[in-house]
Amino acid sequence: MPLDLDITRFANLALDPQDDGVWVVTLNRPHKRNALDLATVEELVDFFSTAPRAGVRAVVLRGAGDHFCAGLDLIEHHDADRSPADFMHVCLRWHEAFNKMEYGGVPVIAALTGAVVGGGLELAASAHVRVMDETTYFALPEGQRGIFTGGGATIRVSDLIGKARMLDMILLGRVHQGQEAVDLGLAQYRVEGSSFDKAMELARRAAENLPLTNFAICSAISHMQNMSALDAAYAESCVAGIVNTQPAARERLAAFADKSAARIRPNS
Ligand code: 1HE
Repeated sequence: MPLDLDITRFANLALDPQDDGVWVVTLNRPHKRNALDLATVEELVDFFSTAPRAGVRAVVLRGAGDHFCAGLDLIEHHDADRSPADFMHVCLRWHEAFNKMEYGGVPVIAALTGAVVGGGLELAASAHVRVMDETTYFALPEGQRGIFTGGGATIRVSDLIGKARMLDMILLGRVHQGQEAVDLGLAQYRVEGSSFDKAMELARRAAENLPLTNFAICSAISHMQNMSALDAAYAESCVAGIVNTQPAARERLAAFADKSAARIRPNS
């Protein structure tokens, strides 16, 4: 049964559903450079838990203002003076949100601008596609702040750029930007204009795929990365058994068979 995504229950996220099923999700605390406080993380959990069953076809995730996300709300963390157990539970909520994003089955395209730092990079790394513009830069300031990553950077950032480069970023505060960031794998796209416009274009294209196909792409691949090759191959065959025989695919396959479907050509 479809779930309800009532946008009025969200305060720190601004939600803007489009006609084609693409939802624009904006981190909406620009006065705090979209730092992630607990309330925002709970809204991310809520949205990304609900989206796969609410008819959301793709998500563009962006930050209001000049910066995508300044990471952990350091002021909230400072003022709360948390115990180790408290902060472990904070991190578990971050993981809940980011896992729902990565494994939820709905394509998430991050439109990056300005600072994508600390927990902001952990958030961006949980998206399936990252688009950066000329203002975007990536860093892990945890080393200098006297803290450590707690939102999955050890897994996702090292998956993107490798352990040695992640160590360099967090130990030495190295900042990556421009083409170098794309070459390292921090973003798949870099645009001179608006990363949001490009992300919308990509999200609309992804939303044209069948939802069950996108579910497999944006869930199964991540799950299979965590398995042995033997188990991943088995799981892949099970997923393909379901997805590749879905009734909705017959029309597309028939179009290929009757030569009305577009052929794949190199970029001109
Ligand atoms: C914040 C935060 C924040 C800004 N928590 N309030 N993250 C960091 O180490 C990054 C910290 N932030 C910055 O380096 C800069 O703020 C920015 C480069 C992102 C933006 O600079 P700028 O000059 O545009 O803004 P600003 O003047 O530094 O900040 C504007 C306001 O946002 C100010 O509040 P105000 O009330 O004084 O106006 C800042 O305090 C506030 N602000 N960033 C709280 N992060 C699960 S573990 C994850 C571990 C981490 O994420 S560590 C990385 C933390």
